[in-house]
Amino acid sequence: MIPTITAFESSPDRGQGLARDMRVRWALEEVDQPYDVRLVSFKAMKEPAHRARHPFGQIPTYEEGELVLFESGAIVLHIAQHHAGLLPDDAKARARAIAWMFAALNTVEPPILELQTARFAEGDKPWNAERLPLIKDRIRHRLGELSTRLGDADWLDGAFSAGDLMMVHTLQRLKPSGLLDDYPNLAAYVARAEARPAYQRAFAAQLAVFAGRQLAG
Ligand code: GTB
Repeated sequence: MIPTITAFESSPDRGQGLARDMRVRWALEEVDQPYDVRLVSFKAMKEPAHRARHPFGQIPTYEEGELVLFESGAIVLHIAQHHAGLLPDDAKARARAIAWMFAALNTVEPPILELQTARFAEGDKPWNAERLPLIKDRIRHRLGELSTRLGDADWLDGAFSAGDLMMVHTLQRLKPSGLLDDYPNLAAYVARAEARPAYQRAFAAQLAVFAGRQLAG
């Protein structure tokens, strides 16, 4: 069965792969699962038809027959659990890969999202100049710990897994800040993941949405 995912009709990042449908596209490409995409506008996202799929009126969602999922982490985990290629067979290694997915979403991503909020939604607040360095320090703290753990390994725990996929997509959001550049092994880790053919296919597919809208416009 071909699943259907949702993505921004007009992504604010101009197709640079930062929106979270990229995680789902990448996972589907890694396991060689074709998929359909339903593009949704910001308005349609908040309407009942989409809210029935996603209670918070966001993307991405995932439909496979009667199964409807939201939350990129849950969707990628579902894909990884039902196809070979994103989780190890060994039960303990599998549990550790899932732990890395949670680490990406619950430990590494929150301060990165705080930085986005501080930059784009709170930039005009009088306390913003004081808050930004605090958030950046929190991010550096986590990056230092992650960098130490990764060391000179290619991936976080053995072969590439859904844990790496979620971690890399989370770290990519930091690129414009330059913070990643202070951790050469993390920058190389992200570049290594971006060189994967599955990543390249997923990136090209979501960029094509933006390019198509440019042509149409
Ligand atoms: N926890 C959810 C998940 O992981 O699936 C979060 C989903 C989410 O934040 N979705 C965003 C959304 O639908 C798109 S990905 N926003 C619309 C809304 O809330 O009304 C977040 C995102 C958006 C834009 C960029 N960008 O332009 O760089 C990057 C990431």
